[in-house]
Amino acid sequence: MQEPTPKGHDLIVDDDRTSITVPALKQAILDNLFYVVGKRAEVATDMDHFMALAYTVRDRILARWLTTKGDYVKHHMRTVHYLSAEFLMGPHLANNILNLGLQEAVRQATSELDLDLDLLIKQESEPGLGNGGLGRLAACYLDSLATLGVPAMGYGIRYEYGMFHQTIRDGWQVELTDYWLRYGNPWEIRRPQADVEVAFGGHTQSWRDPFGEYKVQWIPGEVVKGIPYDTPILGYRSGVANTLRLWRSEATESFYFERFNSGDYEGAVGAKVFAENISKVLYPNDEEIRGKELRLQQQYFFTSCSLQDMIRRHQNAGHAIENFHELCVVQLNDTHPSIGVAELMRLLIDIHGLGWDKAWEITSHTFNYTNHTLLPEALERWPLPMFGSLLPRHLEIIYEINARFLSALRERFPNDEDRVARMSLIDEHGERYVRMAHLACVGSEHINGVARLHTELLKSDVLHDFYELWPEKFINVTNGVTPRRWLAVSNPEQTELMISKIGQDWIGDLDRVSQLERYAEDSAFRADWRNVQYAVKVRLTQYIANTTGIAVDPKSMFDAQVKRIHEYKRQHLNLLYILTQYQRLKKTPGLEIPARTFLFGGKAAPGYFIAKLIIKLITSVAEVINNDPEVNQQLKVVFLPDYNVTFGQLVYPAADLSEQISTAGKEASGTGNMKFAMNGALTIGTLDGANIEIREAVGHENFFLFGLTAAEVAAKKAAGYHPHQIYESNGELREVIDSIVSGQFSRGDRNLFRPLVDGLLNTDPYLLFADYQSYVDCQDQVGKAYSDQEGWSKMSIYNAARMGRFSSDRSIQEYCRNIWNITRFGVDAPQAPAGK
Ligand code: GPV
Repeated sequence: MQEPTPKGHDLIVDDDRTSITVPALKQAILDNLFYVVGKRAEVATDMDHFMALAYTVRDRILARWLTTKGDYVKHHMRTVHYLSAEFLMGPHLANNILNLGLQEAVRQATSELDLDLDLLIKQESEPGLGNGGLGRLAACYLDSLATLGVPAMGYGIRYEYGMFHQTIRDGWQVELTDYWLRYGNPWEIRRPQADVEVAFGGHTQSWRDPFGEYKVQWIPGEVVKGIPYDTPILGYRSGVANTLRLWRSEATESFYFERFNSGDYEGAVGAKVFAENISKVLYPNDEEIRGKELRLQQQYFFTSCSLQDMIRRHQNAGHAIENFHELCVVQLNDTHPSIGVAELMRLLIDIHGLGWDKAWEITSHTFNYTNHTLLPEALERWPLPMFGSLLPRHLEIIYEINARFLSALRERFPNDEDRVARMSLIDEHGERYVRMAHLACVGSEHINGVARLHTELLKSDVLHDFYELWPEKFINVTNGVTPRRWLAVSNPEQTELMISKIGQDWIGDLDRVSQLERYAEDSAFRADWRNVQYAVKVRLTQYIANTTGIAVDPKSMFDAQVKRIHEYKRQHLNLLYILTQYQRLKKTPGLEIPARTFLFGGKAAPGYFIAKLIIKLITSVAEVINNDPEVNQQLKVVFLPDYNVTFGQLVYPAADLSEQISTAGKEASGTGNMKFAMNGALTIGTLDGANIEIREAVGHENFFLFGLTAAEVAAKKAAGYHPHQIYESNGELREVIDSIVSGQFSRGDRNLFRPLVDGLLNTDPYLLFADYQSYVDCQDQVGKAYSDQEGWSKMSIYNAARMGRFSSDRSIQEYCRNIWNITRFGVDAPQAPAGK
């Protein structure tokens, strides 16, 4: 081992921890295996080797990380703080290797050590610290922020147990806990010296100080400690590494020992349990609030930790509290961290001694709010008594914000008490609630939706009153996804083919992928494109065989719907088409249709009965169809258990068809739709969320459109919707529904699927029946189009070539320009080494 040779302030030290030559990487892996993992090579497991490699990669990130941090401070750079209750990062190793430009060197080094790199990559358990799209968007945005060199930090919760693992037993979803930290986490660094305290409960006291100023003190009932765990987020070849700072809750020694020493052992243990519970587990409900107190504790915990941390770092860098909003900007990822508006007011007034007006000026210029849903049940509200007993001081502050807000509102709209009641931060219809979306709107400088249609519907509907009051606050930023993880890492076969034609600049600048367009008309390229697609499908086929035992044919069309199971996403509409085809094949054996494999993946919230029943119906239909020799050469149905980021990396590249079939006006954006299309899948979809913009980008002729528009959905509902009439008048639909009710898929049990079917026949709130015929016709068109392989390949290439706009780099540039007012990117960062 050679001695490290520090070179003054330059943190790049060319020693065995930073060198990227193959011999140095080999030596470093062995070194980390011995000194960090504590194993000899002869007895090391795959997991040990994964750890040794991960530390080797981390070592090569550290200089960039510390330099980046130092630069932001040194240059007083305005910094984005992305607050999110969820970060669905996915495994780090392969992505970090790509972003460092070390793919070839690491492959060489591991192979010279007789290690299988792909096997080591598979050892990493993914940090499943999110439910779905919202958490994954946060992860894509961190990737783009670092790639573009934007000074930024992610703040969230270090859940000890992430998203549950899903297994299927007897066709039903069963949840298993996700202890993702079991083997340790090589990427994070615990920073106990940067801990903060967070209070809960108790009461407030007020008095006048000697100058007659009104002062308030919060006497809490509990105090817990937040300990930050930092993970470097490396940009793609940008030389920048930003920080994801996740908070873990722990008991404070003083609170614990006070009770312990006074003989209150139960109280002492109780305090410890209270504290440690907060960051224990991720709530697995997607787009639904359940008003649970622990959830509010989690939200307040990480938001308070993060704001205190921001203030401390701001002041440590020598800045005055009065300038806070000039250097710090906060993005609220939905309303989950929106308590931050009241918390920043509290910190500025009670702790830092500012007056109300100055504190409000700072606060209202710090926050911005991204809304991610139009579903009314997903708009967070907290019962007032619970809120007041957990956060008594914040409730007072919210009352004061509300009083000032409502009086300004009355001035602007005199004699309009209906409007005042609608917009109040407190819902007073019956049981009283704090409306978190209203707090976010009032406290934010900008409010944005996540696709054009979604933002328009926010303005015209969900947040219409706020739009009338403050039209200038509203802005659209259509979502994007990172082409690094979702193309370069997950689809190396397609990536290599693309690089052979158009080079590799598109990985860091996806607009350049349009150079691929001209190859759509090149039949030799189309053949290569199909060969690559086939190879990727073979990969997934093997995985399906290993995990489910189902043999699927990689020559069949892979038709995929992977996303959370939700009625509005309409996995059951997909099923209605499958059953329609099944009935047709049973009636007309030998009917000419191209072979199709229907792939489903996704988790249901544990308490969402109908979603779980949809899973049961998928698996039940799969069992019947897959075992019916009359049809199973043409139809296969597979439910892939435990869908997650790692699994997504396998599915998106292999799909021929992407199902984006939500009821128009319900899916805020969708992001899986983008991942599929980038990988060359064609979309069958409604005019919902970002589908609309994807269709415009790829060309109407390269997209399979069906269904009612959002306006037609609203009109139909207003006019009185009668699904039963559609059932009566549509023969194929009736046969399909009857077959479900008959017990054909439930071993004769006529009641099993009754709740699902009755819901459709009686109310059908997501209009499956209204869209059924249009969907079936469109699917038949898809089948025809697939039979023309040359035509299909053309459409596929046009899709991949026209997705530049849906890179999260573009989204982040829009946030920087239109919301964050950030113009200076990545100063002085050390350049990443060249290489593939
Ligand atoms: I609110 N979304 C989510 O995954 N979980 C939530 O709790 C909420 C929203 C999703 C939306 O459903 C998607 O349409 C959207 O693409 C995604 O957030 C990211 O914006």
